[in-house]
Amino acid sequence: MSSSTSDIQSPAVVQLDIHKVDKKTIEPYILMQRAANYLAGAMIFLQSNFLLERKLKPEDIKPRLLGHWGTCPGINLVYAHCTRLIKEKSLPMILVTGPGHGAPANLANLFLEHSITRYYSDYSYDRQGIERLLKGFSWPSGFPSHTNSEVPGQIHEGGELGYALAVSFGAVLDNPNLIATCVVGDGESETGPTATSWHAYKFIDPAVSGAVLPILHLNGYKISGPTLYGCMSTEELVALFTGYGYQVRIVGDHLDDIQQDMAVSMEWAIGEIQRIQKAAREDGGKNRIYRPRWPMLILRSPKGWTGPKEAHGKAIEGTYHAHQVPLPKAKQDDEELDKLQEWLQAYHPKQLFDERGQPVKAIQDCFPEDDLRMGMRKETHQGTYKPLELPDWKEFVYDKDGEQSSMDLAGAYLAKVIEKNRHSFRIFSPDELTSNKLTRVLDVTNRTMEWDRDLVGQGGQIIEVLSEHICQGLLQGYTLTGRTGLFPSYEAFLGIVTTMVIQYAKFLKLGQETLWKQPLPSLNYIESSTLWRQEHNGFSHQNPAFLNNLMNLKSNMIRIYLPPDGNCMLTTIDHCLKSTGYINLIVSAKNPTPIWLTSAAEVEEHCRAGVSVWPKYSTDGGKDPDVVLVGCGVETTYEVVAAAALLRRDCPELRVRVVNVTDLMVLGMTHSHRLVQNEFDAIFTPDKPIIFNFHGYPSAIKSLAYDRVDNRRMKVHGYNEEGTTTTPFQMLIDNGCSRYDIAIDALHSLSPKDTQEVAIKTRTLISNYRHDIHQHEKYSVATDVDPEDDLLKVFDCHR
Ligand SMILES: Cc1ncc(C[n+]2csc(CCOP(=O)(O)OP(=O)(O)O)c2C)c(N)n1
Ligand SMILES: *[C@@H]1O[C@H](CO)[C@@H](O)[C@H](O)[C@H]1NC(C)=O
Ligand SMILES: CC(=O)N[C@H]1CO[C@H](CO)[C@@H](O)[C@@H]1O
Repeated sequence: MSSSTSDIQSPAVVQLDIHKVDKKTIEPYILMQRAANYLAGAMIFLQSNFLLERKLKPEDIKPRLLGHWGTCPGINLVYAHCTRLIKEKSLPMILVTGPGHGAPANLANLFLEHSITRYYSDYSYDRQGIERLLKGFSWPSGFPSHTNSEVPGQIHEGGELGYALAVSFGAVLDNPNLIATCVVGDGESETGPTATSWHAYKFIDPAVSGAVLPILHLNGYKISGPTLYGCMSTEELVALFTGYGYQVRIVGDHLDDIQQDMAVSMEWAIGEIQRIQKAAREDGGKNRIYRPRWPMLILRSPKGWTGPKEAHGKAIEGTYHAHQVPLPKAKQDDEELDKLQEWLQAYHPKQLFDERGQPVKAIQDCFPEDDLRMGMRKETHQGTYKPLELPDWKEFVYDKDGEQSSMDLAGAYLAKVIEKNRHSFRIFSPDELTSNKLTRVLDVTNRTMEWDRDLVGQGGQIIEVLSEHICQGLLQGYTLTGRTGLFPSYEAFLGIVTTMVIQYAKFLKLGQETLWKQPLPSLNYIESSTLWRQEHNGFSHQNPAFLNNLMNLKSNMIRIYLPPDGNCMLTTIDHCLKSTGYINLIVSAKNPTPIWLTSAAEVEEHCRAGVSVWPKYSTDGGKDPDVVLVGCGVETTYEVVAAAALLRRDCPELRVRVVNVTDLMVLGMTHSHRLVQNEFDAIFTPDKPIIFNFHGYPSAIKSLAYDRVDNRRMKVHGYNEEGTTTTPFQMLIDNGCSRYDIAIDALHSLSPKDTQEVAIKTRTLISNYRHDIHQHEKYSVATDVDPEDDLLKVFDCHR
């Protein structure tokens, strides 16, 4: 590896000779842009007279004008120049557009390049197809106003701004030939996720991964005001992005030669990408550039460029008035209708489309061969998914009684997954890998960090960056291009990416309903460092809300598992990494906790069922329990087993059944994992009291069981927003989830008629347990630790 640092040391804008490009070679692409601008503009307004065969009349205008024009001309410029280079150099390139409200631009280009027709046969490549496209846009049953997974070539739900850049980087990881050109809005750039994502190329090893070409689309305005970036001087912009590590080329300072400028700048950028890659790939990487400065473009274009200049004496082009519908009263107002006519006519649709309505030959000739067109790339249609090669989880089962950390066992298994899948599996972690006890994976791989002298070029499969947003974006891009990832996180902070996951779920849902899309791996999360063992970090670290948020999504794509011990964790991870098309959440624990199920067969049986009675800890002899105690989660299940032990010690005549739920979704009525009602009744009984001790907020269980059980028969314990820095057992007491709370509830729930012998003792036992709680509180305050716990010795089968 060369020890030279990168090429540019001080902030300097990249200078190029823009006259070196042969103007003739870009002419067809200027025509292509004219056609795309025409279609994008017309799509927002017209319901008839689609190619302006006569003068526009009010009845040609849609009743509801929806869509965003302002960003479209810039996207069209980028699309055309990408297409030009793809054709010339057979580049494998996809386009990710951050401002997904620019859908009219994407759709226009996808139509021109034949991609819409290819995947939607009802959009023919002629006048009829154009009519359907234009009229159908933002109209019931047509394409919606923002890019989504129905739009060919997309790996990004474009409605919620901020994620395009991270998703692009995820797509090129381990995809050495792919280039993801990413348009980032200047408004979008104000978002936190975008601000941090500029750094993500530091995880790109040019020998094993492809490249992202970021294009900051500086059109100066967002919805109704100027953007931060639009207010910055060239010097400031260049200093900022040089500081991030880029070589910055500014395009579009002069509109009269913007086309040549863009052509030359794109050629330069691709050349730089290839230079960096070549150095890292050839001759065993001995000329690898340390800290290569990847290229980026800052594209200045007037918002709504080529659109109406003004109306009612107010400027439109180049202002935020061009953001959405530039002539919002075109149907009612004569002046606006005239301006619309004048604007659309200026593109001369007759020169763009022939009499059959097909784009003229010069435009059709712009495109590369089919599979290179940006709407047709197999990466974006999940045509590239290969299942992981997985080790046998049973080899990692801990087959003795004793305590193990679920996360540590998982780490051993994941290390094998990494070894077997060097270029198709990655872990994305917000700086919590070792804290979450996955340290064993570091025996077989490193962290990726191309900016670090020791880690550069080491092929690390772990990406650690203290931004949940980047982790999520990378994971999405990686997953949507067919590779499998894992996102372990502190439970409390995974909620940071909630809305990203919700957007992803929308993308997934429509993708699954879009017939030409193929399966893709699931999105996999592990929550660890969960609230019950965040007693040391305190209240801020106690937050199980992410689970509740997932529960609101379409149940057919959500899987939520709470494996009660390390062995169940193994089979659960294995299952998730094999699955396709889901969002999997595993809630786990990193501290050593009892192994309840010691044989692989038991583990498999329990986890396959998702819920089962645990006879070892029950005293109902398999039938007619007086009360059913249910554990779900690691620590809460432990307390349920301990409550059963208390009752067995103090009240042996009581018939207690212990049930564990590992697959949350068995409880609801709508999920494909649901128990049918007589299975439910067989486990939970049709009429006996149920005391549920849940890992997270009780509301999660209550909403699942709402249609299932009479509320009066079920009591749910769970996290109740009580917490502080305290001992682990005190956390349980503070939230009413300790063994004493469960045992007290069990006794309270009994009807004295049915259980005479027990009823006589109830008052005494409950008072004793309350006393025990009080004693415990005193003990922990005095000593800062919990007392030794040997209660489980009551079960002779255990320790
Ligand atoms: C996270 C998020 N916040 C707010 C919005 C609402 N919104 C839609 S477009 C837009 C302005 C976008 O400006 P920019 O990224 O510069 O795009 P362009 O000017 O190219 O249209 C905003 C704030 C959104 N879509 N997503
Ligand atoms: C991690 O990187 C170091 C160099 O910093 C290298 O010596 C080591 O072999 C790598 N470890 C693995 C497991 O790849
Ligand atoms: C500890 C315990 O009772 N485990 C049981 C869990 O459930 C499976 C069947 O699903 C039984 O085989 C185990 O004995």
